[in-house]
Amino acid sequence: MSFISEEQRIHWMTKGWVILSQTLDASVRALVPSWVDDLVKPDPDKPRRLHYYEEVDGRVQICRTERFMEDHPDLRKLITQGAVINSVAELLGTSVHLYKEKVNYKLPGGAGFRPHQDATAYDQLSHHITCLIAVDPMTSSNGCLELSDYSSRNLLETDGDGCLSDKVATSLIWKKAELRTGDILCFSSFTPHKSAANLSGESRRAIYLTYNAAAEGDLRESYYEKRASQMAEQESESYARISNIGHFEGRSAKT
Ligand SMILES: O=C(O)CCC(=O)C(=O)O
Repeated sequence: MSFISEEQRIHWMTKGWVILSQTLDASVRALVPSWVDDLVKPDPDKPRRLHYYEEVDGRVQICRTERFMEDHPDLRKLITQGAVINSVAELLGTSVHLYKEKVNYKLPGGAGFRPHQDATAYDQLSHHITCLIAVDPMTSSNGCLELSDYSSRNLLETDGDGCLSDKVATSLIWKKAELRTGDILCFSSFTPHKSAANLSGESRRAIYLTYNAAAEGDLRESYYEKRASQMAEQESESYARISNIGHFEGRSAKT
């Protein structure tokens, strides 16, 4: 059984990204928002989740959660079995491992992300695919993802923060990926992307699942061990950086 049509495969090969709007069953699409609601419920039995916060107009609000797969059987199934992982395997042409999972909440006023290629941040891998699953509708007024077509596997010129240099970023043509709840957008680790702040009054949540070719190893546990120790090192600081690169335009904060 194939999860990717010929048209989708060609789009992926030529542009470095593709939208899969019919991949998730209607029943799953309807439940995804409530599964993501579960991740922010405090639960002392789930200490592995890594939460990150931002300050918006003097308030501290959640902006990201990582390492939640073990906590939530439904999300675990969505991430590790069925249409999502099989679609990625078809696009990459090989079986895959999950490298990392995160939710970006982008609540009202939540900040955007500067133009970057993910390959700069996850340099343990030669290539990977990220599947964005829209939890809320993603629109131009709430800071949907914006991509530039890019089918090569090259790193573009960066600035000192690991983001694309202004020269490169302004030379690219950007397309806004407006999505409905449950739509999936797959993009390569080299596909340039960015997003604006959420200027609407509603949340713009998205799940991001990053997979790598199985031949490169099952690296998720070591990735998160490193991430958790980096967060522990920042214990005495007033904020926790949300990434290895400086692409987040918000003010990181702690609760
Ligand atoms: O969620 C967004 O608006 C963009 C996120 C992004 O590019 C990232 O987390 O690397």
